[in-house]
Amino acid sequence: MRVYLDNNATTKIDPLVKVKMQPFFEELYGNPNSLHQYGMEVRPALNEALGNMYDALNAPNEDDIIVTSCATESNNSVLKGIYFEYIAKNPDKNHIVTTSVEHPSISDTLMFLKDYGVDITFVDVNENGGISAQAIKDAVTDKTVLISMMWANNETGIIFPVEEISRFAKENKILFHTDAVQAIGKVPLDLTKVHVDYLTFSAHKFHGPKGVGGLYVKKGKNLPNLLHGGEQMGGKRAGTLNVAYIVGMGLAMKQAMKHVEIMNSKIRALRDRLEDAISQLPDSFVVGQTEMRTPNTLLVSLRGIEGESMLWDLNRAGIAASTGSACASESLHANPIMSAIGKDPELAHTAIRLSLSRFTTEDEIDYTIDVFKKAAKRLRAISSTYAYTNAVA
Ligand code: 7TS
Repeated sequence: MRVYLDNNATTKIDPLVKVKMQPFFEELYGNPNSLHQYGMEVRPALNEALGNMYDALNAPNEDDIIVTSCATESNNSVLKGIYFEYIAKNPDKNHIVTTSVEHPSISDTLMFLKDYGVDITFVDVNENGGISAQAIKDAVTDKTVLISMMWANNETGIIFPVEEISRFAKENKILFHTDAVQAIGKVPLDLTKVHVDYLTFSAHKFHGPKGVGGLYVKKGKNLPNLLHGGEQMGGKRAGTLNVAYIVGMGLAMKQAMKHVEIMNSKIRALRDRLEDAISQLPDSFVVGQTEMRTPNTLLVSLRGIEGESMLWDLNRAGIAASTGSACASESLHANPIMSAIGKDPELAHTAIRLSLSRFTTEDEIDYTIDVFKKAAKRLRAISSTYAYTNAVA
């Protein structure tokens, strides 16, 4: 059996999305900026796709959605754009507040901007892996121009206090950006209720194609164009539009929001079943209470079992999981969240992330529970022999 439980890294494409995209590789291949029939005939599908995205966010279409190549580009664009538009023009307001557990496309970009005079406060997670709204508010100074805080964390699934911070930012005339990559399709989103100025998303995290993402920009919170050379995307990002992928992202986003209920009932129940079984194993530690988390994610540590060893045992049995974000998996580092919440170093090396999708089945979870328990037993036996051998030596 093959079981894919690494849906926070990427997801399979929804078959409906694939079908919807197909004609745009074949007969409907015109450039939408061309004035002939080939160009004109693809425009309705583009408009429909963008309409789906506005609806999914419940955002008025006088706001802007800039289609990008991925969330990494969206996050780079918003931070560098704010630097050019606000900080470079008014260096007195050069302070950005963020969390210590953002994706590297936020944290590395901010470290890059530091060299250009941007002052950054990284707010740490608390002992549960959450972010305290008060800690974010306390980090703000009269120089703060932006708060950037992810909606849900990719490693733990823990949902951050976006609604409260968005209200606080608005009241204090501070820009607010949220990386909602791990929230789309998992939590209800309504931008008429949550006052974000900028929001990042990525199609391949919600059963759309890879290589396409978006940046929502609230009306009046303009960003400069960082890719010059054409009038595409209303002059906000030059380059010929990838019609097939944009069409795919539009439908994928619509489908993702349609399935939020299912994610929070059926898939949440499957995740809880997996979690209950793993938590019963001796010396296991799950990060964050279930109700704090997105319905599909579980980050667990099993003392005495290296995360990589468990990963390989699972992999041999056809189960895909991860030790954390794929963005850091080349370096066999300690899991950054486990380190951030201040658990002892061993737990950071024993973390396993399991992330489900709306396509995950009951049989797959039952199989995973079975394999996981056997692997834990096997690896514990090896590690105690190892500990004994070391002690004798
Ligand atoms: N932001 C968050 C919160 C993410 O989880 C990721 C990918 C990105 C941005 C980057 O997205 P992309 O569209 O540029 O690929 N996160 C992960 C992960 O958790 N495991 O692998 C990739």
